[in-house]
Amino acid sequence: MGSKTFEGQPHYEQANASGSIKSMAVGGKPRGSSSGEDGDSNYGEGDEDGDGGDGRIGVVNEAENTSENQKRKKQKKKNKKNKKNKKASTSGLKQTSPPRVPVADLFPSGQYPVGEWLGYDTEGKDENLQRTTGEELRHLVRLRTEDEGFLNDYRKGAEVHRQVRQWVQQTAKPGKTLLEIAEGIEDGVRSLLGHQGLEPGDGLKGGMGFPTGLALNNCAAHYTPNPGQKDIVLQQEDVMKVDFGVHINGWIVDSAFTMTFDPVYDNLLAAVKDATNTGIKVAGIDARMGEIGGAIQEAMESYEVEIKGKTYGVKAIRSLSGHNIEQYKIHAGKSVPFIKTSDQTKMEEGDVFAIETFGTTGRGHLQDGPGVYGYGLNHDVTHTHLNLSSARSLLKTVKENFGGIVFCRRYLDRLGLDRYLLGLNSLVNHGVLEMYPPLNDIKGSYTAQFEHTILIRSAGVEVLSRGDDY
Ligand SMILES: [Co+2]
Repeated sequence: MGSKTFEGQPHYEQANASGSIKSMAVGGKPRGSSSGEDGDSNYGEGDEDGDGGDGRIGVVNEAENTSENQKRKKQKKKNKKNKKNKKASTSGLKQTSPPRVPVADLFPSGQYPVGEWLGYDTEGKDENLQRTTGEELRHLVRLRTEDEGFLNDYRKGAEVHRQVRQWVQQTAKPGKTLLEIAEGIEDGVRSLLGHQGLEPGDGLKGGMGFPTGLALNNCAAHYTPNPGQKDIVLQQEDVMKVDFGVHINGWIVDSAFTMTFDPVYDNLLAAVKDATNTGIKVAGIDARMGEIGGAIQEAMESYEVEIKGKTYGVKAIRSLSGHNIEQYKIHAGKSVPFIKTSDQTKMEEGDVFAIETFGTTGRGHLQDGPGVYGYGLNHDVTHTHLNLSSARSLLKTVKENFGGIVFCRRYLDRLGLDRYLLGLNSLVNHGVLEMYPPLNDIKGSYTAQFEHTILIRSAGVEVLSRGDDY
């Protein structure tokens, strides 16, 4: 889920950055290969050989694709020592399609796969690199980020995300409705977590991290089907951002990818995938927001894409940013822009970040679209007097089922609630609930997104949601 950039916030873009950088790209080819330093990872890059043609997200039938097999073999060799670890913890059971087997049954040892591990390159650097946070605070975050229970729960959420998205990649095809896809994701996540979230309190233990985002084409983010709405059928020419979250005890795995069914968009997707991986590579203790943004922008805007005979330089979207995550709080205050800014805020040990980027063939400035994506408790408002009894009872329901987790109207419907709109609007008007609208670039443009959740640990960065797919 993207964090909206504060409108009044000035951006200090590099003069002529897009022009000069873009000119370095010829025919939409990236300047360098899109990845590399994953020597110690469980989840290597799917397209590390830089084949732009494989920029599309999709599940490859290994038996039928020998080059894919060779690639996998190469990957396997690299990951040998970690793969062993992973295998040891799996049971003989297999995930079903649609996914319904709780991951707890698939991993009877209770240990979930470690994400991609990116150790810090400390050579020649200040040995006090990790001494950013005060000793006392550092001790407190250690308790959390080096705590096996916390880590294992977070890795479990990531495993649920990987298994559910694999089903999406295999089954979301033109002709399906967005409602079918969204409900399929949500049924999958809840089943794999073993929390249907229908009893008060159950949804706080585990569930969706926010409303399933299925934004098409010029809609970059924050679209989910609403009850009573006309079905939207996925089309062959659509560019669909699939953005969903999995939370366990309020700790959200926020990860997203883009699906297309026409290779014409391959370079757009490759640009955004590269940009997100670049952001991940430069993330770490002491990394500054504005500089990470600069690296992201440089990667993103080195690509071109040709659609219907017209060539576009891929542009980084200005209106959204990556964000840090706290318990039951998807946007906790730090923002990772997709462009160079002067923001000197640092990443610190213990931070959880959603590193996401969006690229577009449009303007890069988003406008609020019609309708509503979701609602979430305003974390700044602690006490409000509410006259309307329906507003009071709805607030109680929200607190019992979602806490600070952003929800959509479909999530209220499945709890058996009806005629809640008056109460809902009252809570929005009192500032108790924040409302999130869809975010659109100009008509006719195409936008893409890739996102991972990472953990800033003392010795390196763990890319929790990394998979073989992206
Ligand atoms: Co996000």
